[in-house]
This record gives sequence, C-alpha cells and structure tokens, in this order.
Amino acid sequence: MHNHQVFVGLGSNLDAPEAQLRTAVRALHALPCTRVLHCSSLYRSAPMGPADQPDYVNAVVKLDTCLAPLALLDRLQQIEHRHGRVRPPPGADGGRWGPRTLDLDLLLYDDRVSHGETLTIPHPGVHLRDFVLIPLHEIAPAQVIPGRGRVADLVAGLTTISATRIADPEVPA
Ligand code: ROI
Repeated sequence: MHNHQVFVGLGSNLDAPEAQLRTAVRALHALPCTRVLHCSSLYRSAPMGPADQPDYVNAVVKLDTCLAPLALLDRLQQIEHRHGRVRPPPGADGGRWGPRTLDLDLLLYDDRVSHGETLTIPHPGVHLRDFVLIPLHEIAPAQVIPGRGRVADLVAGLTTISATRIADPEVPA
C-alpha cells in the first residue's frame, strides 16, 4: 500500500470559527489510514464574495492518506455535515458564496490533475486565493501546484493580501 500526499483547505465564518477548524483538524487525523502531517497557523481573512458576512478563519493541512480522491471527498463532506454545514440547493441565493460553519476543500492530491464531474484537482481557486496560498506557503513553500507553479512564486504574485495570522496551528494528538 502506498499513501498519498494531500492538501486540504479549511474555512469557517460561523459558530466559533476557530473551534470549528480545530475540531475539523482532529476529525481529519481520525479518518481511516490518514494522518495530519502538518497544520498551518490559523488566519483571519476578509470574505471573498458578498462582503455582508463575517470574516473567515482559514487554514491548510497536509495529509498522508490511503483514501482515493472521491473517497476522501466523501469523508470531507461527512465532516462538514457533522459541523452543521447545510449546502443550499444549487442556484439558491447566498448558497455558493454565503457564510458557512465549515468548508473543507481538497486542494491538491499528489501531483494529480483531473477534471471530474464532482471533483476538480487542483482545486480551481487554489492558485488565486490569498487565504489558501498564505497558509499553504507556511507549511509547503516549495510545493508545486500543477500547471500553476511554485507556491512561493504564486504568493509573491498576489496583489491583495487580507489573510493575517491569528493563532497557532492545531496539533492533532
Ligand atoms: N472567503 C474567505 N476569506 N475564506 C473562505 O474560506 C471563503 N470561502 C468561501 C467564499 C464564500 C468563496 N469566500 C471565502 O466559500
């Protein structure tokens, strides 16, 4: 059995966001054949999308896992549900860009590139979003985002940065 190196982005702006992220990191560490190898600090960031919602808390973790991409995605969605995340029906107002208790995005899976029906890898926003790149840079500056380049170079190219470090990483037991 060989394992996979995966990066997951975490975000929350409802119901004690810091605690949401810390519980989520422990839940990721508890998944079958999965370990959290690195966790970034927690960052506060201004909402991308509608501005009339609370600031977000964001972080990125690196996992070692045996789970295949869709199996992992399924597990991420289960954790989101346990955190009270309700996905509004497609097209619902405020759905895609609205506030959320917990968002877990599969950012990178090894050096895989795939555009599936339910999952696109790398995550389409990963190379553009400061609230993903800044925490990712903290734990993996030399990481290459397939087709986009090195994380350190992408951070250097950011024009606006709202993400600021607010708390130490969660260290899973
Ligand atoms: N904005 C920030 N700053 N952080 C997020 O995690 C985040 N997640 C989202 C949208 C609504 C796009 N905006 C966000 O899903």
